[in-house]
Amino acid sequence: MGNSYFYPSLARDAGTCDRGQAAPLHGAYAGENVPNPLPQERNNQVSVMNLIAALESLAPELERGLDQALDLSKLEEIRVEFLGRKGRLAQIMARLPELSPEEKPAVGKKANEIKARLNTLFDAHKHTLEKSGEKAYLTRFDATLPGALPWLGSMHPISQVTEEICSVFEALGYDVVDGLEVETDFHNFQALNFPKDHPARDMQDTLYVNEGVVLRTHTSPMQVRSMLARKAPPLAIVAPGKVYRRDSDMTHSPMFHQIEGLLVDKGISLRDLRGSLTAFVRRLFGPAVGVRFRPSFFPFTEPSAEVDISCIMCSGKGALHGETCRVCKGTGWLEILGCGMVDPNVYKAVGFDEECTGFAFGLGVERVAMLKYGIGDLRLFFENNVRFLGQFA
Ligand code: 2NL
Repeated sequence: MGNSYFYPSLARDAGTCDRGQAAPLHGAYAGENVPNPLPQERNNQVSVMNLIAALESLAPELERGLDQALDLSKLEEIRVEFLGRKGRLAQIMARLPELSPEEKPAVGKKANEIKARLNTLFDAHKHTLEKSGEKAYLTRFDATLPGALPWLGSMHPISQVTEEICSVFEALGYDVVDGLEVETDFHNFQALNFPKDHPARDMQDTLYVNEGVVLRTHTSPMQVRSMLARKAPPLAIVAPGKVYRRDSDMTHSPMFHQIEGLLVDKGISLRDLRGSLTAFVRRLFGPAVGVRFRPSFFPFTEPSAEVDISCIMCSGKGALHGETCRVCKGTGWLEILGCGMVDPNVYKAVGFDEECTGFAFGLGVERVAMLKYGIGDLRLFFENNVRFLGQFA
């Protein structure tokens, strides 16, 4: 404990004289110890007088100490020194048993007064320190500085593109449906006219949960479910969502996103397919984009087609700055979706009138997003690097 303050000694070792003997103010102790200022202490006994004197000296000393306490940690040190369990007040109180029973009450009363006084001084100083800390903060605080912006989340680019595509179809009157990712073989393959030995059903290509239960390989099962639930046409729906395939490299992820669409009514023809999908593609990529339909094959449509748009990098020229366009590889075209007239076997599987007609289409969301934003590596969408994702905020 600090010796920077003046301690009135309690004189356990203040002298060897017996009570009643003259105090040798100078003499035996001269030059060795400072003689104790309280003559009563010259014997080894405490007295009421010197305990009260010791108590009374505490408040002015605490005040001197507080003057030097410029922060709360120093203040705590001083509190421990004066008011702590082994502090100076406690040390004085520890001598109380040495007094006679008649002497004790006066000293006890004094001690309580002093304790209250010390606490008052201490609390006042603490309050002052806290106030000045607040003031110092307020003088450093500049209300004119721009605030710290909180981190805001934003929609994943795949979700943004999904919403954009769905809203184009919603504007055309389609309903959006979503649902199960774990599907039955019936909804994922059988109802869609996949023969029992179709290679897509192979364990190499499809992730099986159990026999007859798969992770859906496309969102068509939702369309099958919608037809089963509606029981009869008309019907116009888009089904966005996650799909799964056993595939993983630069351009394939085992989980990716698809949007499929289906429109069924009476008297729907290939012209409706062509007009609807051309309108959709122009909404998404701009009115000037070139659109072409190429024959293709899917088990669930007949006839089937692939839709290409003119390359958005080289505007369909196949070359850029005298070099082969790296996006369309010089062809001037980009494949964007697959489509076709729904195969009558699908209507049979869901109990629709086989006289009804309709078209269906499907597209990969990652592919559209890569083209739209000029992204070369599909895996960027799944790494969740906020420096990448933040660019789509
Ligand atoms: C593609 C091609 C396509 C369909 C999906 C479909 C669904 C039902 C009936 C008939 Cl319920 N067809 N869907 C049709 C043609 C193509 O997707 O390239 N997807 C990424």
